Amino acid sequence: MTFDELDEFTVEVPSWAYGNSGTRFKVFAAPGVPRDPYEKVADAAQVHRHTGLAPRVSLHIPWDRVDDYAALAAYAKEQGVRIGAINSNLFQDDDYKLGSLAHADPAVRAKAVAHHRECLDVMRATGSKDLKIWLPDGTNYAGQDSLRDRQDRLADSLQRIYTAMDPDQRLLLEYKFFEPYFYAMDIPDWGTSLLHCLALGERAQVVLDTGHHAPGTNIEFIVMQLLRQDRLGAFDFNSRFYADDDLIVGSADPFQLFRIMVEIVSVGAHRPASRVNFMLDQCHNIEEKIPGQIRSVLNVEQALAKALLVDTAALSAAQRSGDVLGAHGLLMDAFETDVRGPLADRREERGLPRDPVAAFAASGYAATAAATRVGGRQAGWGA
Ligand code: LRH
Ligand code: MN
Ligand code: MN
Repeated sequence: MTFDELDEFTVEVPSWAYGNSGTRFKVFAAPGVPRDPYEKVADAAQVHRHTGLAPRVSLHIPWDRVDDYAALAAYAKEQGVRIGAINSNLFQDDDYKLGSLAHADPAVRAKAVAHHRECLDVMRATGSKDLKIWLPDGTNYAGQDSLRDRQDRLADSLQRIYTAMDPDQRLLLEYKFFEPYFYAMDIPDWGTSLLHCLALGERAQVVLDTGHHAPGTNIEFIVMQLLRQDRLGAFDFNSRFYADDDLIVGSADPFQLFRIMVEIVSVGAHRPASRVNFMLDQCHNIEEKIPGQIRSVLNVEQALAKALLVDTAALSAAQRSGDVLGAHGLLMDAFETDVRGPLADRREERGLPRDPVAAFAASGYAATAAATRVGGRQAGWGA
C-alpha cells in the first residue's frame, strides 16, 4: 500500500473548536481553553504539528476580531500554519431577528452586506482567499413573509458582496435545512445554494456541511452532483446522529465519510488543484479539544486512504457488466481494509509521530495551557 496521493492533502481546522462549548442546556468549562484568537491559532497549530495534515485555521468574525489581522496572520506563520477561510456571522445581532441578507428592510440588508466587506478586508490582511457565508435567515410561520421576495432580496445582497470581492477571492455559500428557523430557511438545500452561485459567477461555490441534511439524505450523491458542475467549494465536516450535532467527523458513520471520499477521489478532487477546501466545523463538548481535532483530521485522512484503495478499473468493469454484487464487493473490500498501520508508517517516514494523539499527550502542552491560561472563553457564543 502506497499513499503518495495523500502527500498534498490537507484539512482546515476551525478556530471555534478550541473554546468551551456545549449545548443550549450547558456549556462545560475545560481547563486551558484559549482566551483570544492568538491562543486559538496556537492550539490549531498543535494539530498540524502532530499530524502534518492541518496547515490552515478558519476564523469566524466577529468571534475572532482583533485590531491587527496582519499581526495575527504573522503569528500563525510563526506557529507553522496560516489563516484559512473567513466565516461571516449573521446570527447574533438583534437587528437580524427577521433576517439579514434577506431582510425586508434595506437598511438591515445594507448592514449585513457591510459586515461582509469587513470580512473581505480581513481576508486581504491575512491572505485568506475564501469568504464563507452561512445564511441563518428564514421564517417560522407560513405567511410570515413572502418566500419569493426573500429570495430576490437575498440574490441582490449576495450580488453586492460578490461585486466587492477581489478577482482571486471566492464566495463559499453554505446551506442548512433547518435552524434557527423552522418553517422555511432561505438557503435550505444545495439546489438553492447552487442557483445563487450560478447567478453570481464562477467564483461562487457551495459549502456542504455534513450535519445540515435530513436523516437518511444521500450526501455522496450531492457531492457527485456539485462536482459535476464544478461548484463544490468546501466541506464543513462533522458527524451527526439527530441534527446538527457537530460531533467528530467519521465517528457516527465512517462508511458515509468513505462513500463521500469515493466520489471525491473518482474525479481527483482530493488534490489541491481542485480547490475543494476540506474544513472541519465541530465542537468538542465533553472530550478534550485538541485531541478531538487530531482524531478528526486523522479520520478524514483514513477515509480518503480507503477511498484511494478502490480498484477503479475492476469496479468500472463490474459496473458496466451489471455485476451488482461484484461492484458492491469491490467497494466494501476497500472500506474494510485496515489502513491504520500503513498510515502510521507513512507518518514515521515523514518525521511525524506514529500516534499523534499520544504524542500530543506526551508534549505537556495541555498541562502548560491549563496552568497559564486562566479564564478561557466560550467558543463563539459569548466570546
Ligand atoms: C451553522 C454552522 C455554520 C456556522 C457554524 C458555527 O450551523 O454550521 O457553518 O458558521 O455552524
Ligand atoms: Mn457549518
Ligand atoms: Mn452547522
